[in-house]
Amino acid sequence: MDNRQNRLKLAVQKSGRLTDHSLDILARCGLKISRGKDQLIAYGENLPLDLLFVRDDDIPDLVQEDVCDLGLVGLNVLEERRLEMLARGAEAKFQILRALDFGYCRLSLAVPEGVEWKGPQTLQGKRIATTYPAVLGRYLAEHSIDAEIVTLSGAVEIAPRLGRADFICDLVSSGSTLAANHLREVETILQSQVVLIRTPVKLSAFKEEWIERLLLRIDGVEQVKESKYIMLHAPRSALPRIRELLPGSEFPTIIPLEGSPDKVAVHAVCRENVFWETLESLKAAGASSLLVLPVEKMLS
Ligand code: PRT
Ligand code: ZN
Repeated sequence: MDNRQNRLKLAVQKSGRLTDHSLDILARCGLKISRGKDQLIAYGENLPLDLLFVRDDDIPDLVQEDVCDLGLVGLNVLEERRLEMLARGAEAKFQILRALDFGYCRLSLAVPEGVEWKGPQTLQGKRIATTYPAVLGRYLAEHSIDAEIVTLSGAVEIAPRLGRADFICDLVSSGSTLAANHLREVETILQSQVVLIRTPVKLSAFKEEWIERLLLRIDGVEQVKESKYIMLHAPRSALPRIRELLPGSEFPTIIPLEGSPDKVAVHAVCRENVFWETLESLKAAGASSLLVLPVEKMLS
């Protein structure tokens, strides 16, 4: 069953901001890979899943053209590709399966320091440098703005200083690149994070089943990130207050304590981080012997 045709192929960024996180989440889903440096493909040793290392910009097409079954890529790249195809009368075929908790950034408009921003109409008749002409083009069309899009392949932030553009539209995460280049972020036109996409093609039952299993594992990995297992002792009378205080836990387990009929042990999975303040409030409500443990895996 486990021959090459029956192995899922997942495209990940070869080397860049998304690479470590992508490999990390797959490792936490149980994937062990053998990968030599600069290799294009890494074979999964214990799952029927192989990785193809490519430039992030190539991932949408590799997946929609069914060269790869799955891909991990930023929404920014995906949306640019989708709109680019739409402008040529074609419909993008990749399907988004999950949004993942990494690669957060935003595509924003920025103006040189000292330039006044009076809303989108400030862009009228101006030149805007970007690597995302399709997403920017949609924004301009939505606001009925006629402006010139200067498409660059990188170093967008220096375009105003070089006199190539009046404004820029670029990815931002911390904002320090903008600040270092004396630019001010004025409006976000797209929020982005990494998504898992799949081919539009119906795959073999074996592959489809493995996609489902991978999704369950990804959901588990995402759930446990903030989750904690909390154990404490408490008088029965304090239980209503303690349940209120346990962050994001639905059904705590209540266990009688041998030899002390008025006291119980409470065990709960909290789907939010448990802070010192919460522990102090629980203690003030009558809890004792408090213990907080990390959760490694979870399957609902
Ligand atoms: O070679 P390849 O084409 O694969 O890589 P790449 O150079 O196109 O992409 P890469 O590795 O830089 O980014 C990959 C993806 O990471 C992007 O497509 C986004 O989905 C996501 N991402 C998250 C970011 C950022 N955060 C980000 N900050 N991509 C780029 N940036 C840039 C930003 O434009 C700025 O110039 O990083 C710089 C630092 O940002 P600040 O705001 O923190 O200063
Ligand atoms: Zn790229």
